Amino acid sequence: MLSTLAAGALGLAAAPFLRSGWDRALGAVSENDPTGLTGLLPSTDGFRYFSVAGSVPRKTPADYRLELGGLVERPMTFTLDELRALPQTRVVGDVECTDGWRVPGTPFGGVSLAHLLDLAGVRPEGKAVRFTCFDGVYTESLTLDQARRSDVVVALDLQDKPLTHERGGPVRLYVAPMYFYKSAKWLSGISVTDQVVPGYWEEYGYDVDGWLDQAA
Ligand SMILES: Nc1nc2c(c(=O)[nH]1)N[C@H]1C(S)=C(S)[C@@H](COP(=O)(O)O)O[C@H]1N2
Ligand SMILES: [Mo]
Repeated sequence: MLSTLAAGALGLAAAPFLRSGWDRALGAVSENDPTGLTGLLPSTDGFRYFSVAGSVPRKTPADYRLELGGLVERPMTFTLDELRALPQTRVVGDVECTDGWRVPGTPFGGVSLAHLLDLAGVRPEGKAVRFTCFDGVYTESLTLDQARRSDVVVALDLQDKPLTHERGGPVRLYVAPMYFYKSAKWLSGISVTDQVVPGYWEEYGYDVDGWLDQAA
């Protein structure tokens, strides 16, 4: 209902410049909406905005950093340029979360998480990976085996364009074979741990092994 009214009123289909204005407006409203209700409004890329944090600082290419540490031989810090300079991979998967919303066949581009882990060198005690975010709240986790899958990417691009702030940019995780809650937005830390530390939603009962398809 909301979406029909809003899209109709603004004539979105005919006016691409209005679309980006709409996306910006939506992002601004979403950031001040702790209820997550703006997630019900339409965005032009098919996504809905989710954030458990009321407001999230913006990171520019100049001030963004990704820390990679914990049980590794060589703790590392990456700038956005350094991440772009590493071998890039493109993973196309269905985006789907637990409430049923879906964006099928979505390309994410960036650096394979396995490659980053290899650069830092996982120590033998390392069994899992914990992700932290510069919203200061959200966390996620994967086992080391899951983290090493080729369809798990530290994403810089969505639909072949740099990730926007609303979509979790400049860097988010994309775990293609799992529910989208695994794909931490505003990624700022990757830490190798000796066991799985359940993430934000997992503390509320979401499955740590959030496979989309139980056969995966
Ligand atoms: N930092 C952070 N990452 C997050 C979330 C969040 O609230 N904060 N929500 C998760 C959930 S439940 C979903 S469905 C997706 C939503 O991503 P989107 O806002 O780009 O659609 O991000 C996931 N990653
Ligand atoms: Mo979600």
